[in-house]
Amino acid sequence: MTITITAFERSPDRGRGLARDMRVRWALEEVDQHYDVRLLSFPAMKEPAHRALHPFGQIPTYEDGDIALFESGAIVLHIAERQAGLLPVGANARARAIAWMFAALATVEPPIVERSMAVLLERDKPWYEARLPVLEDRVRVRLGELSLQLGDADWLDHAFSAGDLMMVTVLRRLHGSGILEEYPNLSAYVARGEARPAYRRAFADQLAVFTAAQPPG
Ligand code: GTB
Repeated sequence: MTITITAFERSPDRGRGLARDMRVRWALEEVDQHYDVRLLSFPAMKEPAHRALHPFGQIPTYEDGDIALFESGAIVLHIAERQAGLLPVGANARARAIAWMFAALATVEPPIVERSMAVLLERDKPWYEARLPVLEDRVRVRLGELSLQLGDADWLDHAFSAGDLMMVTVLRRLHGSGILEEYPNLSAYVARGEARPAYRRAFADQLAVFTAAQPPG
């Protein structure tokens, strides 16, 4: 049975790999698992056929035989639990890697997304200039803590895991903000993730979707 995931037909990130199918693609590449991609327009995501897979009408989803999943964290965890390469074998180290996945999604991602949404949607609002530094300082609190935790290690808990995969994809959303560069060990950490062959394959595949959707000329 072939795994099928969903992704944007035309990603608003213009091929920068910031949409959440990127973490699923990366996980599948890390475990060397072939997959198909069903591309969806924004209206198609809200159709009953897609809502049957995703109650919130979003991407990514994951289908494999009799299982269908939504939520990128649940999908990456499912992939990591089924195939070797993304979670340590030892029970305690495995639990810690999963804790890092949750930390990425529940503790580090929210302030980063809040900042991105403000930049995207609130630029013309009278409160924007005052609000942005507040949001950016909230991001800095988390990055400062994460930077201390990482120290000079390559990965968050010894070997690369799904926790690092998730954290790197979350931190990538800061590209272009200048904030990540304030934490050289986190910048280097993201670059290490992006240098992994599996990441590069996943990135190239999602970029090819964006490129193919561009009108000629
Ligand atoms: N918690 C869910 C998960 O982790 O899977 C969140 C899923 C989600 O937000 N999906 C977004 C979506 O389907 C795409 S990734 N949005 C369409 C909708 O809600 O109607 C979010 C995203 C979108 C665009 C950029 N970008 O342009 O940089 C980055 C991230």
